[in-house]
Amino acid sequence: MTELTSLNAGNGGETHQTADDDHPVLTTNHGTPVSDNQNQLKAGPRGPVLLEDEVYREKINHFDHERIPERIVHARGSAAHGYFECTESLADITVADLFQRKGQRTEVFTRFSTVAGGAGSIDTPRDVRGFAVKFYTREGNWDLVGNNIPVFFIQDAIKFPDLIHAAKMEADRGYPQAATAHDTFWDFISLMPESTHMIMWAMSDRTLPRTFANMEGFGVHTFRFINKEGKSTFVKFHWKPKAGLASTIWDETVKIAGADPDFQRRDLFDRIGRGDYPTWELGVQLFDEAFANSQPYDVLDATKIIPEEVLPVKIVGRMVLDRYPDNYFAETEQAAFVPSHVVPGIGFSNDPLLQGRLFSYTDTQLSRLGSVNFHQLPINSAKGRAAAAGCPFMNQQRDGHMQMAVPKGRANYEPNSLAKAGEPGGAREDATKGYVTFPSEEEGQKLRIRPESFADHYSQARLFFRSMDPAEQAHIASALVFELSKVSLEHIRVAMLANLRNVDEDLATRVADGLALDLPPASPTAAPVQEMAPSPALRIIRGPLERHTLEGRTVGILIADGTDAAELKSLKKAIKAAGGHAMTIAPKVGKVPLSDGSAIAADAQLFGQPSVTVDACAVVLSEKAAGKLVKEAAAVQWVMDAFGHLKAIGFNAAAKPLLDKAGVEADEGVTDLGDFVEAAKKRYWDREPNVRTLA
Ligand code: HDE
Repeated sequence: MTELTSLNAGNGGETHQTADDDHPVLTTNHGTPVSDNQNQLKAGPRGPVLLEDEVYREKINHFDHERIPERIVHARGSAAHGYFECTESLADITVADLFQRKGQRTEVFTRFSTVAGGAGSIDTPRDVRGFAVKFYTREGNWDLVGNNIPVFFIQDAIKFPDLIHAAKMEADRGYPQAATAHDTFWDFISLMPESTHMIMWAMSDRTLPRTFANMEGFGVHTFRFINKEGKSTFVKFHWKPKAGLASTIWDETVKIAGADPDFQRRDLFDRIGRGDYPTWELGVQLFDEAFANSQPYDVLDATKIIPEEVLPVKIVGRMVLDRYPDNYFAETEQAAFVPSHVVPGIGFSNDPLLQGRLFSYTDTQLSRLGSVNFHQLPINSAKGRAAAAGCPFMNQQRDGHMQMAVPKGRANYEPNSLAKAGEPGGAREDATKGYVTFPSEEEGQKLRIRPESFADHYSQARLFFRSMDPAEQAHIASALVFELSKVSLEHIRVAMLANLRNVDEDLATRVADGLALDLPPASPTAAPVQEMAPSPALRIIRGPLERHTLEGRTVGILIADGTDAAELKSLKKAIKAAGGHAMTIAPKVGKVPLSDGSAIAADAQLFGQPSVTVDACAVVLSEKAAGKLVKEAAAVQWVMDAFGHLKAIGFNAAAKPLLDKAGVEADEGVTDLGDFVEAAKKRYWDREPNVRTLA
């Protein structure tokens, strides 16, 4: 470490760190060594600053231009590096290199995001999450730019600017930030019945994921796989989290936003740091035209799912995120995901939402990253090919802003015959290895029209709602009441109720009751609403991906002066043995004296680590400390929230007064320390009706 030293007396007393064996000499961007990084160049000690000070001007000039435009949507994001491993070859279905060999690994960079908020907004609004994966395959980069919800609000990309304008902060007042609970969003939605299915998902717990590692991901659209024979198979992509699906309670979500706006970003960083690598299985739903034509909806319509019960998801690989970016800006911010970037063996369907996206993403990178050379940024560069072919990209494209490469020779055009003269002739097309578009038969009149097969806007919304666990149905109804209560124009609430009647009468009645409004007549439907078989696979609560486990989860242990050392030690050991992460939380962080005369530093301080930030809560106190903490609102709230958020609470006998003060009632999830670790593996949904009124 360089010591902070005062350069010399009489120099204003400022401090300097100087270069030494461990610290190279500081230079300007043009390589000139810098002698003083603390003072501008002045005419005399108290004199004016001189314009010729290049060291200062360059530094501030660079600083003034540090930001680039944030993403129009999905501005707030967090990402990690990792790998995809093929666990089952798809060689008979696609020539895509990454799916050829079992065990083959492909580097990935995956970015998670919220949609509506700006780059500096909170991690936990009620919002859809982006789930974008860049595969650096040996045949170029493939960007699978999906969401954590398998359907979308609109059927045609031309409505996207309207949807986003309506969802983001209102144009005149500049709020609300990162929230859909306002007039313009619900105005648009109420007039756009095709959004109803997505609204069911958006109002469900899916938009309140506990962490990124607890989300599913979906490619949303129907894509194509193309094999050696040129045969096409339709495919839908699914990411299944190994950590299981888990969400937060709305009240908890709101409190997390206050306690830690970076909650999910921090979790990603911490998880990777402690080796709990977020992991997903990649699954595919594969089908042909005949299957597509036999379904009671159109597979080109992005407001529809193919229920897993109808067409099972086949697991073909896994993704492990094991490295946090070294630099947020260079990697996460400059990453450019472009759905039109596919590799041989992967193609598009005619989904009009997907087709519209194929234009938008390259276009937006041009204004965000400012140059047609954005593919040369290290995070975007096709490194897979670099390893395989010695060069990431080979073509005759040249120049442009921020050209980083120095192409040699004269072959900046093709065809050329320069090789005949012994000069490099450059790259050439290859009909066998090159990307071939699936030659689908297309014909018809040029029309601005939505096909009749897209007209059914309610059947799958009903399917979703009726597939939910009763606790989830109550959350959906309550979320609708919450959001629509924030709508100030009554006709919008009424229009929404009219739409909801087409989804489910019980849902519409509960929401109307929560708003204290009469039910209006149902809105007209463009197609009859069909009764579809429920899909339990869509549930989080008591669904197939709800995991009762401590693996990767954090248990908060509230301790204070005099906590029993042996009890604490054995609790921490048991949490670790179950794969969990124990976090001690105390009124003072630096040193907590324990019962046996030893002392430990707590991991976090009580006021800064409310129980919303952990998955289960233990309270291990001395009688004396419990007596003090019953008069400490943060401690009472810590326990009260744990109970209200349906978490397991373990406690030693001396801590009981604190639980009593917090209003904790005995139930299955409130245990002594001996039973706690087992109890801590889940939430207690049956407790919910005892702690809050849901719609
Ligand atoms: Fe995007 N979307 N989107 N989107 N989207 C962008 O591209 C767009 C849609 C998604 O982590 C933008 O680089 C249109 C569906 C993700 O960097 C922009 C339409 C799905 C991300 C854009 C859609 C997505 C974006 C903004 C209507 C799920 C973040 C910045 C057809 C399948 C990627 C950027 C990242 C980002 C356009 C709809 C997912 C403006 C026109 C459907 C995960 O190009």
